[in-house]
Amino acid sequence: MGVVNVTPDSFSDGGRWFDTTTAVKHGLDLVAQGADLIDVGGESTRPGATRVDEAEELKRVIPVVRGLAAEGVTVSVDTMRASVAERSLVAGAALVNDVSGGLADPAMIPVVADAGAPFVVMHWRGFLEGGNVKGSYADVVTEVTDELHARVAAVLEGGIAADRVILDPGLGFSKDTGHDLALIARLDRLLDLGHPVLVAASRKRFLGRVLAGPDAPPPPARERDAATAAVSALAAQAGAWAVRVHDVRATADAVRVTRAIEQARTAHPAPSDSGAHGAEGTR
Ligand code: PMM
Repeated sequence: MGVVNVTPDSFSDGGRWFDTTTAVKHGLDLVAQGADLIDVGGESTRPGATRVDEAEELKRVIPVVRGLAAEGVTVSVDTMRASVAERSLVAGAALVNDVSGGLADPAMIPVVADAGAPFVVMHWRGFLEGGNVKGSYADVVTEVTDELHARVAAVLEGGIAADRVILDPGLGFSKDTGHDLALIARLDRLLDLGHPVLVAASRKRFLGRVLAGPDAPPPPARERDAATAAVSALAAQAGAWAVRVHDVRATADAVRVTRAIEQARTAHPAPSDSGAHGAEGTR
């Protein structure tokens, strides 16, 4: 999943794709680099960002969704507003990506249910005015898994079909570096909920922290693409459905190599994986 942020202020690429023609061209470039779908967003979700109003979000997003869909691109719309989701679906979006998992706008779940669209439910503990708040956990993996499990129940109750629900751990949203790393390390726990999982680590703060160590200033967002590709490979190996990234080329390569290695693993099972060898090994 390639990211097209049609915003002046997203933390890693704000302002770069802030007009329709440039944004559509960027989406097409990401498809050429190997993206299977493009996530179009018109509102920055970075901590402390002020919300854009509905009219402005529609003005940013709809022409880009329409332009990319007209080119045959599978488009997801990254929005917390039901009205933006609804208009985007009409304009050709195939999927709704809501970082609030339907919590920010009570009309979101009915809109997605009516459209029969796939819905990305991200783990979210509320708006982040004033910084990265509400990020205290005794056991982050269990709590995020349980809270997402509860959101799944709510969206199913709201009429979205179970096979349309995609889950996302919400890296960096009310989470610190240790929380983000734990969620990636134990992606299996989220996968055990039985839904496809989307991982959106791209250029995020925790990567900067890992690269810099505890005392040095983190490298800027655009210097975190190699680290992002490493997470993409690990997420693919763990069984993620998709990874949401800004630099598609590196991730597409990382995922391709991961797949090839997985195939080689199947072709060369460990002695303990096969009955005949296993029996021999015990003799
Ligand atoms: N993160 C951002 C925006 N949208 N959507 C999902 N599903 N998951 C995320 O973690 C997520 C998202 C913020 O990152 P950006 O400013 O680079 O787009």
